Amino acid sequence: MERQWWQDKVAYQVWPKSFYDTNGDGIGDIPGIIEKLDYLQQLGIGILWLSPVYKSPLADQGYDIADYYAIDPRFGTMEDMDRLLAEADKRGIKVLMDLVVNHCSDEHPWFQKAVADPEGPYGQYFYFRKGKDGKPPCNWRSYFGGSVWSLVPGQTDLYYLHLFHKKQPDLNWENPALRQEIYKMINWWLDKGLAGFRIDAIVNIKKDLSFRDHPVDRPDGLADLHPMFQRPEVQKGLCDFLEELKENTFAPHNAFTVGEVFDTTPDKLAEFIGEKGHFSSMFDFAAHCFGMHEKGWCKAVQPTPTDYRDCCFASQKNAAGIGFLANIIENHDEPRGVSRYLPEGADSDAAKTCLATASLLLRGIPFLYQGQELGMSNTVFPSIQAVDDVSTLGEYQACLEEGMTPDEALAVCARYSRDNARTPVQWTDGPNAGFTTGTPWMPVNPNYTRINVQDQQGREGSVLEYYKKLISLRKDEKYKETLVWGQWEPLFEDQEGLMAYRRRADKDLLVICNLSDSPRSLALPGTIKKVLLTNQEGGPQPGFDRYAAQPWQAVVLEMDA
Ligand code: TEU
Ligand code: CA
Repeated sequence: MERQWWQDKVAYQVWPKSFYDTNGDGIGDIPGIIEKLDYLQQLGIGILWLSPVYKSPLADQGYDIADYYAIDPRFGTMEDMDRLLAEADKRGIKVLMDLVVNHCSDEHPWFQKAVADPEGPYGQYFYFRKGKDGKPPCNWRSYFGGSVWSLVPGQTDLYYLHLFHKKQPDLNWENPALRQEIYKMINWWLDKGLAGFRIDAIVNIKKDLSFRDHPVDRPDGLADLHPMFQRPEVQKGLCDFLEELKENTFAPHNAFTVGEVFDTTPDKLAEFIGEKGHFSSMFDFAAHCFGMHEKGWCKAVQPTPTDYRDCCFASQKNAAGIGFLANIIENHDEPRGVSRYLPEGADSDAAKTCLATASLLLRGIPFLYQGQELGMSNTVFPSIQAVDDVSTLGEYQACLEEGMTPDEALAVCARYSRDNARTPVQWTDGPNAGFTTGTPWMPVNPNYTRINVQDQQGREGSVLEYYKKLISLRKDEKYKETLVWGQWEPLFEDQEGLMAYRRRADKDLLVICNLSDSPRSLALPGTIKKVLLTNQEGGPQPGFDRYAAQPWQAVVLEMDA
């Protein structure tokens, strides 16, 4: 496989609204990101992904775009964006923006023109359909709950399609004029100096145009929309759209693209991220999908560390010889990884750094999410009124419909809510965790007095300092051939709670992470030459071929050739 400029980098996702506020309005902004570039550089970050900062009513926190060519004033100006690109470049950091083109905002001029004249050209930018017997055209449930159809304002029997929120009308990719508008916009940004994009919800752009009903599967009388993605004509159509997109935009710019791809099968991996794939990379969501249930969060099952390992390993096996996955433990749509994958109560710094090691040295490109490097964990929800996120509100409703009490429903939502990832980054132990001098748009996690950058920066043994070591090991000239491009092989798969693997190229390295609270005595495949990294005192010794792994211990070992 040909080597690419992005493969030896570590990426970091900024969710701007909660990153750092510079003007005291309680909302993180682009100048705030610029101020923290040195912090990111010291962490070892080579790629920065910004969640949307485009002009938006923020109904879905920026994933509802009203102008693709403008920065929302709450985040800053286009000059700020240009300055961010220039300042990042000075520090060797490439910038990705979020590409949200399955849908736009109902406040986008395209939609407003379509509403004003449904028969006109902009009506063709969306999916406008007549109702069926006084009801919406089909019974699909949107991702955030409720029907995927809403009445076009001012109409009594004409609906528009929205797979997400009703303020996010789906764009009609069948229309070549719409596709050209999208390509023009992407090229405009790439010409400005973006290195590429994270591509939002992209598998949704191809619809089953028959809009047929699916079997009703919940008390709301609606049906899961997913079966449409399995239809061969939908899969073929998606592939055609993605190829045309790539040829007209990313390929000529040699841009890096990472797709948000759910609902695909292992046999499709080469088509998505192989040498000639639609994207450079795609996120590995195997662990995030684990235990999810068709009824929603109310029936979801929590993964154990062993489940987490098995999911990651299955993905590693699939991707071997095909391409680079983007490995994550969390993002802005997920609860905090340390709260999700570590057993209840086991959120010591050792456990957090153990999980970090297990994830970051897998084959693929690691994507960190803001605050992950501090060990930030889930927040507390005093009531459902304290919830901001639209998807959580839909899931709460589904919990009640399944018969849960309000308290039970709140407990479930607290576990999975996207708001867990969206509390402000904890910079200091001062007021509002140093995120803002004003009132933060969302309350800070009360644990900020304990978990914050100020405390961890420069403190030997902190989660942050460990992340720095881990990232610099992956980038170390001596080991990068092996850790970036080397083979990956699982080890000790029969042992519960142990996530261990071997990376091999010019060096032979073992990564052993004991994600459990009991010690393990391990017979190693060879003799230890050098201990490259450990998250705890006391551990393996050079010259030995056995190692007693302590609870929550992570080690990286170089073995004798
Ligand atoms: O998320 C999409 C998403 O998480 C899923 O709904 C996915 O498309 C689906 O499971 C496919 O089966 C992205 C963003 O990350 C999220 O923040 C936005 O709310 C959403 O798209 C809408 O733009
Ligand atoms: Ca601000």
